[in-house]
Amino acid sequence: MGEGVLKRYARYLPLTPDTPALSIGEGETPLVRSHHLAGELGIDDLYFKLEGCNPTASFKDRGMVVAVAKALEGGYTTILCASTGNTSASAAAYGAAAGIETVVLVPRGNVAEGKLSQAVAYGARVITLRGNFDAALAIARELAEARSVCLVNSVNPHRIEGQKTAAFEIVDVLGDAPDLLFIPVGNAGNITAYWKGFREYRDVGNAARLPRMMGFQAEGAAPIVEGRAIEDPQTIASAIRIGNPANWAGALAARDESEGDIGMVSDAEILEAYKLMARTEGIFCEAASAASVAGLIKHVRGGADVTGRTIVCVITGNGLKDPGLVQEIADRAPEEAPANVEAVARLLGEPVSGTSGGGGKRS
Ligand code: AN7
Repeated sequence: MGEGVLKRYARYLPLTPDTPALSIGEGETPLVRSHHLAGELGIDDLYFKLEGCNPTASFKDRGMVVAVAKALEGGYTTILCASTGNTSASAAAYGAAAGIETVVLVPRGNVAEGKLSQAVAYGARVITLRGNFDAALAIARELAEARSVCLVNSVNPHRIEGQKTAAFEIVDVLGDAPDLLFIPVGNAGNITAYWKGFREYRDVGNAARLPRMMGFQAEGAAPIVEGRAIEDPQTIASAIRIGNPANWAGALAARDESEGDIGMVSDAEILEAYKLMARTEGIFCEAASAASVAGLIKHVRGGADVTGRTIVCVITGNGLKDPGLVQEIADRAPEEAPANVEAVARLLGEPVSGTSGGGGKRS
């Protein structure tokens, strides 16, 4: 346990004897069975892949560890990325562990507080741009071409290589690929990587089948669904507020080769799934992550037959990244009381005296 992606999946990764053995404990994330949603939707086997359990609390760590190890091997002393937040947190962490400088370009006003705090804590140089993610990525790509900094966005193929290990883990646990994989889509690196991972595992005989890849974008930021770049993408799920995905072609290939689909869900549907995951599964995820669950709900409500199917939803990041968003689903404010038992008991509507208890227990 905790050996990391490079060691665990070495033979499937582009490593050489000179690649440093970098890890801060990424990978081996839980695949947990649904407690409630499965029953509600009539699904026999529904699992959540909890990528928020990675060291920086998002899926990005798997690809980042490979990208940064290869950057070290290549002699780079600076890594650079554009980010809606999670990539920057991950780059900053692995940059710190590797002992190199990290520069992150983030869109002003649209990065969740927790993610920015991480980049700052890990000591990255944070540059806030008066523009959106797509503009930031264009600048990062141009900078990396002209200077000796290593670009660690998912246009860097090493990111995809490391990221594909999440698909390996699902097969390792289930014994085969699921029938359907639901996954949020922003810059489309993740869906591209999962598809590569499933295919590679099938090709070496570790899986007998391939899943249908079901990607979901947010309605106001759905360039792949609409078939055109979106100039000014808008969604409450800031992580996937992306109008011109770098791995667009990879997403189309995953969709078409797997006979899957790339659809879109509204902010209201995303928030419904975000709330439902917390309230009925005990899983506090990011709004962007909830897009995969919203996509599943939409798929089933739309009449798809899911009986006998094994389904995995990829939960890409932890809800703690964006504590402010909880306001959107809060229907009970924290209450305050004096620090004595009578006052608290009164608040709970329980008799003040007597120790028979039982108020909070099932009889
Ligand atoms: C929680 O951090 O693009 O389709 O710069 O943070 O692989 O881009 C984040 C994307 C889904 C979409 N869920 O994945 C970034 C960034 C969460 C995310 C996505 C992101 P891709």
